[in-house]
Amino acid sequence: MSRMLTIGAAQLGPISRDESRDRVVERLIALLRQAAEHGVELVVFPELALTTFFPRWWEDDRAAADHWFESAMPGPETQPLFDEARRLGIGFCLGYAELTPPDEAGEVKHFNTQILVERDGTVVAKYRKVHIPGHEDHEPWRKFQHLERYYFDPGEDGFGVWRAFGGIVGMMICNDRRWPETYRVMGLQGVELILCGYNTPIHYAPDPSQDILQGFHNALVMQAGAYQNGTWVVGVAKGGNEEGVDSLAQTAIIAPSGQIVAQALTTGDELIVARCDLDWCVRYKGTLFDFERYRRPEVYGLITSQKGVVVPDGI
Ligand code: CDT
Repeated sequence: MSRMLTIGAAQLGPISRDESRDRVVERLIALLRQAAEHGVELVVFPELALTTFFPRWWEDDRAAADHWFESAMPGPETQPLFDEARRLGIGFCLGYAELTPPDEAGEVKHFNTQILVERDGTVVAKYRKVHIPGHEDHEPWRKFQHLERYYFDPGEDGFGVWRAFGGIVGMMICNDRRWPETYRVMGLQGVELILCGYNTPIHYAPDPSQDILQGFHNALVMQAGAYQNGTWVVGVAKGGNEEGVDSLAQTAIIAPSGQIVAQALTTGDELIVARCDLDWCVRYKGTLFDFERYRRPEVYGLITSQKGVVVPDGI
């Protein structure tokens, strides 16, 4: 049996601070059209794919950063992307900064969000980033800021999965990919394809010894997550030097075996394509990682009952 899906991972190069949404959407559409020429059915774009990675800058007035956020999806600038994708019969996954409408108390929320759109233009799902990395306060000692914890609220809906594209699809965003719980929660719901956009600065200020390992860690976590849960993983970067900050590229499509089947060669706008057999997942889900047969949840209690490390007394 095989269930083939042709997937395109549409890596983006840098987006400058003054680049308009209209111009970025033109770049996304160019990648969509390239994808169409390769028979792609689903295109995955990076995290925060419509703007520069704005959390690298501090803004005293938090609300002054709201112009980086979308209050409608599609909105006027993104509608052409939806229209062209539907015309081409291609589905897509898009990361963007989401500003919610005011609730009854007049409060708005800011999320780091990804949506999944089917080939007929139907919005299948919205995922809001769960693990928000970086820091809350301005830290001028850094070469650049990573203020996601200042600009974004954490997503509260967890890791859902959806029937789409002939399989069971889930999403995660950037830092989520470093946490095994992310994959396992989706794995326990039968996920066959996980879509992930990322912006990963090469320089990690709290421990620069990790800088040279960024590519290794990126592959390590996604390959392990794919293998241990018998799922395809598509990791898509916004790479290159953006406003003076070098970010990891190395966009990859990873099989349920943990093998990389396609990888970007550049740090710019680049489409990579793979024909993915969703039935390949069965080999891993039905053997080594047959959860029903082999898992021992009765001894995993600490995973959900405890947040930080607690060294047991008396050891
Ligand atoms: N965008 C994002 O989540 N980036 C983080 C950077 C490391 S934490 C400062 C990542 O995990 O790649």
